[in-house]
Amino acid sequence: MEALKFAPRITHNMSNITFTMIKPDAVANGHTGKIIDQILEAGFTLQALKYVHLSRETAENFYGIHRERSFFGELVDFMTSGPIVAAVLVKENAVADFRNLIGATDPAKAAEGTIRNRFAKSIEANAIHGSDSDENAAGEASFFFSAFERF
Ligand code: FUP
Repeated sequence: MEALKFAPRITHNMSNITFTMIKPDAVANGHTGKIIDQILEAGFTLQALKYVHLSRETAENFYGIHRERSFFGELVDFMTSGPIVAAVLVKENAVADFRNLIGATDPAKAAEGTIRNRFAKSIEANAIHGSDSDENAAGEASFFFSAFERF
């Protein structure tokens, strides 16, 4: 009998991945498919993908770096207001290229054609998250996904 293959095959190095969430506003407004399509069209591939509704505790932990900021409570309220789509993406120079693809945090300042320019309504309801460093990408990806969920 063929041996069971349990070992996950993670062949990508750290600088080639980024972590994203399609946020509750974009999911609720029906933009999930168009956003994933734009990401794939830009040359990213999926290493992991899931559809989840964050608990308060999970959202607070994920955004722990912003705990002291004035908008923290509202950010957690918003991020737990409905389901999100989380993903790990692979591409050369993934973090920087993905930040360019999504545009500035404030959609009013996001360049034409970026995901936030197309789909975001406000600085809080800004459609999508993208990791801001290789280190955070690795941490965020393993916060959401076990090794058995990454391919
Ligand atoms: P980004 O890296 O572009 O997601 O932006 P930040 O890490 O600065 O902010 C994280 C999230 O906090 C944003 F996506 C939305 C929220 N935020 C606010 O709600 N108000 C602000 O003034 C700044 C950020």
